[in-house]
Amino acid sequence: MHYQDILTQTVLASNLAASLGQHVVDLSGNKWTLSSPVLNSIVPASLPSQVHLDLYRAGLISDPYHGLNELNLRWIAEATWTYTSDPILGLLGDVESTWLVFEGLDTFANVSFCRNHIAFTDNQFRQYAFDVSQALRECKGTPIIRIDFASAPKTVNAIAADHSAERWPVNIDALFPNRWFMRKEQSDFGWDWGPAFSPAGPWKPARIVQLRSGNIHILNTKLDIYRKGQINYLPPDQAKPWVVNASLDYIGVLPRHPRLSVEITDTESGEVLTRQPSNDITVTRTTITGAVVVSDITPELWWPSGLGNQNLYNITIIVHNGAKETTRVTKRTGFRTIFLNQRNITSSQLARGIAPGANWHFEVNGKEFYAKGSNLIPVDAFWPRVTTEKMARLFDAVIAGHQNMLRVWSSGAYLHDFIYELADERGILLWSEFQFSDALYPVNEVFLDNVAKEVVYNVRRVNYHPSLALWAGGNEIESLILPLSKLVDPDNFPRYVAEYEKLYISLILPLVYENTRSISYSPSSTTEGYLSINLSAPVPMEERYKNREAGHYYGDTDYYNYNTAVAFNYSSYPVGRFANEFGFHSMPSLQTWQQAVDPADLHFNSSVIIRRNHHYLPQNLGSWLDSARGMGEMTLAVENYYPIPEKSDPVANFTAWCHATQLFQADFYKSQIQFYRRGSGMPERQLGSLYWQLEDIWQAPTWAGIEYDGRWKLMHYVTRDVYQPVIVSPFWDYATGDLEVYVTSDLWEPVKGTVTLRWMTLSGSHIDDNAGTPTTISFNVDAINTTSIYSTNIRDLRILDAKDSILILSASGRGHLPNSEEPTTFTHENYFTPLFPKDLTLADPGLALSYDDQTEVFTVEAKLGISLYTWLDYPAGIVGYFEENAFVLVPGQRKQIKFITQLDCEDGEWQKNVTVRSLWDQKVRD
Ligand code: BMA
Repeated sequence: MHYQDILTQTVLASNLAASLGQHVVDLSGNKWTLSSPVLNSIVPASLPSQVHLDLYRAGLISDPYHGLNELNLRWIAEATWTYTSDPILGLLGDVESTWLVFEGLDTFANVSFCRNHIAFTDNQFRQYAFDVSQALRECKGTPIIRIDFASAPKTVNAIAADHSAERWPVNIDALFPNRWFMRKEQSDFGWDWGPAFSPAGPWKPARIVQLRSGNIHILNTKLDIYRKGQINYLPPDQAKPWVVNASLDYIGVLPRHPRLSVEITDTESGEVLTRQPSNDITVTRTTITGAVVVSDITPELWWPSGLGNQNLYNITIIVHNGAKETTRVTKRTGFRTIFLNQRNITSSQLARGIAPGANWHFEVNGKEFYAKGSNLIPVDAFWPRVTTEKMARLFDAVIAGHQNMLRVWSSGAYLHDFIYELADERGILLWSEFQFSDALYPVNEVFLDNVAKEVVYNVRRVNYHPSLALWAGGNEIESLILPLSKLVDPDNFPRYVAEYEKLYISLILPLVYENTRSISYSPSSTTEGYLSINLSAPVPMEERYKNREAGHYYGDTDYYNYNTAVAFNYSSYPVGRFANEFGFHSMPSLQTWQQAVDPADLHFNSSVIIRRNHHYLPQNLGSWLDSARGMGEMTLAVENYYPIPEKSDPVANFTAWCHATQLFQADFYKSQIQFYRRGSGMPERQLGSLYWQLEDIWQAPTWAGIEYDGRWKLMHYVTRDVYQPVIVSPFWDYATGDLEVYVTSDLWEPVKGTVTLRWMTLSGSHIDDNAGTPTTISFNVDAINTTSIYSTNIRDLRILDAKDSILILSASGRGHLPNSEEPTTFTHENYFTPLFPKDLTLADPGLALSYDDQTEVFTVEAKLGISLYTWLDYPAGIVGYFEENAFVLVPGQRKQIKFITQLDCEDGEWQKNVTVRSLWDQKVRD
């Protein structure tokens, strides 16, 4: 289903149908046209939509994602565009008021109704409700809505050119400049992983609401569920009862003495579990708020994936006038507390060996846990074409990847409710951010007022979702932009800090706290935490900014290093309490490139491919020098560590090169994730790893683990493997030869088991006396911890030929998944070679692949030798993933693997085109 259908249905179900005395005309659908001075025709259009989508549907432009259309379609972003509705039928005359409600306009828009100018809008992230009663009364003929969208790039350039506009020393421009002057998705101007289309249009649903006397229409619903007495920045007391605070934003006129009650029902049976009136009600001209303490039932808790069940309840908020029900709104929600603990390390933590400083980790329902996940960027440059199915596939891949948290990176858009709902169902925590990134922003009154409305609307809208984990002010402002500003312009640095604090602390923090008690707030991602909180101070949170004490840890880390010579040197990785960003870019697969690029351009360094690589962001749109630098980094990474593909067939060579960049990316992420997870048992007590980035916005070289249409890169399979609860990992210091093996677990109880260690040659024979290594070692790992089970130096081992040796590590242990009574057996396989892959004496492993269409199982065998990076590849037209991929296969081992189909456009006829290859094939010339 298309997202606008879902939204319309949700709106209808939860708001409209339930409220009597209101007449609603949905403006969604195709009764619109699009025109522009740059077009000589009028084009059929729809709502919700954006200009590029309507032009594409009308056949006036080719696929915006094709080839270099990002450059060719720049004229669209520079033009003005008008959406005009067909005459609107079915409006009533005998009403008290008529409203035009837009869930979202992107961005600089003049709205008129019946030829009357109604409003100018300048914020993509706000909901707008305009009273058009007068305009309707004066309307001659059937009403028409007209929305004129200005060019966002031109508008911000005009703002920037004004003499009063502020200038900052290090703001990072995208492909169109001056993005910080607009409240529009910042990555619409391009980002280092995405295109610059600067779309415009009515990107979310809209409706006309007509109200009779004494009726209201609900615009937005805030539901806040917290433990009695809970305060955003303190750990909630789990022994306290739940409070449900409900607040409705409305238009119309409330009854003189309204009452409000709250009903909790079972989502499946519909049984009413409790219904309670709110004793205290606060009413303003736009909101009605009440709260109840849930004392007569004990709801089952909602847990993130892997930590328990995702128990959900329906909560209905009912507004009454005396005994008569006026309005009801239902939201599906869950009972949980989620807290970002940034409090000082306690003496008992110190006694446990935790380094001094402050905590920086999440606690769900009072329990600390290891956050495993990645960063979510906008899933498409054009939100109106993002479907529920696409999001469901993506989130299913997140769950399959053993992830429990995504950081919804700032500078995309606040996610739609249907996306949070999918996360609520699956147990994916969404660390959510306000849309500010890598820049300082204006702090004049008009700008701040606009931001305040955006913040209040979105905090209230999203708060009912149990998946909501955190609000953060923006991206890399505290860790990157402020320090750089100091370096470049030390004289004005106090002004930059003051501006930063004014926006993210003095303005946004109180707005968050006033509208939710259940969610923590951090002014920026990444930070060194705070020193103190004083809500009556003008700057209520005093940030630490800098960690000045060696051996102390306070915050989270953000790490990118494009010098791949040190990629596997652990001492180059940051040590902190939580890793919220780290990564490296790679090429997507051939199948994905073929969606967007003509066959003639399928070369590693073709001009089309280089120009689609936005790392590094070109100084001018269309220039390629900066992009070429990013291509060079991928090339060097391959050359440093892997066999260099040299195939005579150009497409085969291109495919192998794309694959090679993915080998490096996967190994680099694996190395860091193992390091960060091991940190859970080190003094830093590291409790989170969110890599950059989950998925792609288009077909291009990026940091993503999942390509634009849902195909997994190697990295997503590999991170899936090392995000399993119990893992065994070798840590090799290649400079000294030291090798240590750790078992790491994020279970909430100890886990016991054994690791077998097998040294083999690459042809698969056992090395004599296991090279002096014990074959079996038992382990016992405490809750969320790590244990070193073996350490040696490679030089002390009896390995005859390092080029022809591999250590296979297999762990097996028994323990309990959190909140589970039944014990589970956890297994994990890993491997280690005493040289990097390019230096190994690879031999043909003799891979054989077969498929049984009865059981739908693929069987892979290595008949001649050990197969490294065994890679099953499936053809275009299918989306899904193999149960296992990118693995090591030992001769004699038969892997039976199923494919989980998420989307099949080939009617099941594709299995015969599945292929298998390994590192050996990378090296082979043909
Ligand atoms: C960080 C992120 C993004 C960026 C990514 C890759 O800076 O916060 O802004 O896309 O790294 O460069």
